[in-house]
Amino acid sequence: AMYGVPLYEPTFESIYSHEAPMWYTSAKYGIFIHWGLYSVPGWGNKGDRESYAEWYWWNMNSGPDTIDRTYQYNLHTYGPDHVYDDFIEGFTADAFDPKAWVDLFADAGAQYFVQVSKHHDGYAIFDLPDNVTQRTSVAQFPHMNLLQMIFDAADQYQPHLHKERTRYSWPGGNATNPYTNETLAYTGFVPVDDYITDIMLPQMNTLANMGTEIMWCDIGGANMTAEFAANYFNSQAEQGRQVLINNRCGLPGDFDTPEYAQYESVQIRRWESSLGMDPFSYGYNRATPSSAYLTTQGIVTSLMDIISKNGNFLLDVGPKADGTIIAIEQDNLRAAGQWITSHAEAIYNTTYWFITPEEGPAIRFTQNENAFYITTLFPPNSTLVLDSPVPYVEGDKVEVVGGKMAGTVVPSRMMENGSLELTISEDVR
Ligand code: FUL
Repeated sequence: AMYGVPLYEPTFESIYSHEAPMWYTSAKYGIFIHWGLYSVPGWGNKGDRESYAEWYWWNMNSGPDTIDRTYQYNLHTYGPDHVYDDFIEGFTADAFDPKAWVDLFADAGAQYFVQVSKHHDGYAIFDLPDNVTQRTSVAQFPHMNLLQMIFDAADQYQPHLHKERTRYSWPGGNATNPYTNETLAYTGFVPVDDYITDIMLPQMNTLANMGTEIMWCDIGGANMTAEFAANYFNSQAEQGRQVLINNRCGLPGDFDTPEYAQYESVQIRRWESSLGMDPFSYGYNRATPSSAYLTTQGIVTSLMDIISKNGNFLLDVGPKADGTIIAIEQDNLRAAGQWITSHAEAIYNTTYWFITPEEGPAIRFTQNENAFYITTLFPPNSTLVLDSPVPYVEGDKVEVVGGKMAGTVVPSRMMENGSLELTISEDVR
């Protein structure tokens, strides 16, 4: 039964008027999780640097002459008869603890998560009708509806976490053994007449019905119809959920999705920057030394930089095939989470200040209706001078946010040239 007037019409004009809801713009920080069949080999390298390990399927099949070394790696590690789907039985999830995952995300200070539900290799980690595909973690290893388990754990243990879920592309009907050129059917592949109606829409509708709050599309999403989007927005609203779509669904969407990239200055259009804790990969990559992972300081400075420019930060972890999240990722997420939660008021529910500061010591601004926040990304000198105009009126009180010195008043004055000078004593720094 309908208890209200649906807001969106199945026209592009109507869909284009949709924008990111307040929960999303307030949340600021989410955890992205690339976990799938690609986590089994978990390897990507271009020689001079690591590469996206979640592309293993593509890279191992692209022949010996490519810059990516996965073809050679696969040959030497697993032998000439080995094809991608031979990894299926290694997807064990035997140490998978969904409660531990969502507790970690909460400790990290994240307000939502984005679990990749199907990547380019086509192997879905949720349940689908047999006539759509049996290339899933339910029909095959590890015989679990992993996505549902993560959602259930979030609902039960960390209900404040919003659930952004993803849907990815499908590779087609056949694979080739890269060493013999023999054509092989993908395990569990069901031939269909029409990719959009027979595979993509049933998959997207399944994700919508599971309570997806963001349809985070990627390649293959070029065909989202106005009808699907209107129905998604309206039907979820009827269940009390205000949902959104990214810009990779074949529509402009509600936010942009730069990868491993941050903007120089404030962007008025909503954006979400994603970044692996691994310097070059979203999926688990055993070629990466632990010293290369994003540090606690790196997490915090990225977050403050991005949110000060009107973005959200989507920080990615790449669990191993058994479901464990490696120690360096856990440790750095938790340590950053301590800083983030103790500075919560300068982060969540804030908005941007439209001048990007040019000060030498890196400074970022956020604000809400009660306060204007100045974050220094590095320990400041004893005198901090802000040349960028900020909404400061002579006599305003500048206080330390968070930590042991929270509430300490920092002496401040407007200088004759209009710069704001703050005196930062040793104990506050
Ligand atoms: C890209 C994908 O190709 C990458 O593997 C990763 O999932 C990234 C977030 O989106 O388009």
